[in-house]
Amino acid sequence: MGFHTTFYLSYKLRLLLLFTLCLTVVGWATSSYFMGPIQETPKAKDFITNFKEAMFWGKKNTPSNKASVKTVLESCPPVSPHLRGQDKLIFKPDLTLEDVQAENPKVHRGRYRPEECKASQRVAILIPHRNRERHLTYLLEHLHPFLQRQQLEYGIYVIHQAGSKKFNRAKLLNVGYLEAIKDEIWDCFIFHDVDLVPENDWNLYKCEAQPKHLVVGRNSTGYRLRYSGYFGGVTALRREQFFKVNGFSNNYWGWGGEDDDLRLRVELHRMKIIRPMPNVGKYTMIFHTRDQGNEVNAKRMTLLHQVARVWRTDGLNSCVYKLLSVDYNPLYINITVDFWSSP
Ligand code: UD2
Ligand code: MN
Repeated sequence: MGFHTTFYLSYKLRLLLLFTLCLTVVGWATSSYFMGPIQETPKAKDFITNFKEAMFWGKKNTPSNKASVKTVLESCPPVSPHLRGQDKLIFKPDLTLEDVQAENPKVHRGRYRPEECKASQRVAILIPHRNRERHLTYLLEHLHPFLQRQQLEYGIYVIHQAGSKKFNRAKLLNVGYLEAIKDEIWDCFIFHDVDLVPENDWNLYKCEAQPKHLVVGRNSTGYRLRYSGYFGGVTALRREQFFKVNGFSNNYWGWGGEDDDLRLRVELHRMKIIRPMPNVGKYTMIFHTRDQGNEVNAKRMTLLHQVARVWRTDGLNSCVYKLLSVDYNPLYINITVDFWSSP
């Protein structure tokens, strides 16, 4: 009996054990069933939030949309809100190129484009140069912020004549044009002496329907136009305008005449030179004496009489040069050339 009872109890115990086991299994299965979705909920919530965020950000900030924001950037206004008018120019004696670089963190490899709007023109500034480093530093210091206040997309090219042969400003500017169009389809070219600093930012470095002469007056001439056909110092021509006249003549070695030659080319093509108002077209020319290697060109009058006859074959299409280097410096693109022969 004792044995039987034991067996009976143990049978009951086994049943109980089995029942408990079943309960545990069912409990475990049920709990995992119910717990599953509960645990998953935050994930689902996250997904919905993320999806909503993705939809929202997708309109503004996703990388693919950044590109389209760029293309739909609104045009800059006709008059920049940053213009200041007449400025008092200061030329600090100890200014260095590094200082200018630090003042212009948004300029890269000589180029800049406004972040807030799409510029109306892409402008290349071409500066003929030899042995005027001090002037170049001052010009860059003033020109970069000046052009940025005008909300222009621009690049500054310094075309440096190597060696000590006669200087040829006009040919250097032809080289500048030919090399710059390899970089970008520039809309407008500004041909710029290294020593002329604009005083008034209403003097827009943009091209118009007609070629533009920007230096109406400068400090050294009492801010008056030197003569009515005067076309020296700083001029602005559209890419097509300059191409149409076959650029500058390549044959002016030394000082003088090349600017009048370009004026004659422009007039031969029935274009009319325009200028800003005298109170706007004002420049300071940094004082200098005549450079060695840029003596007055005695042949300039003879050359000026030939323009109508030779412009087709003397210019951009006959400009041969030895390109020594193209350096993308932080503040400007430096092109160094050598010319084989000068008379
Ligand atoms: C006038 C014109 C200039 C040009 C020149 C005659 C004005 C304001 N400017 O300038 O556009 O027609 O007469 O050729 O009327 N350069 C050097 N290193 C040199 C020599 C010249 O960098 O050794 C460059 C520099 O950019 C300089 C420019 O050529 O500004 C014109 O030479 P300039 O300044 O000696 O002649 P300037 O002032 O009479
Ligand atoms: Mn000068």
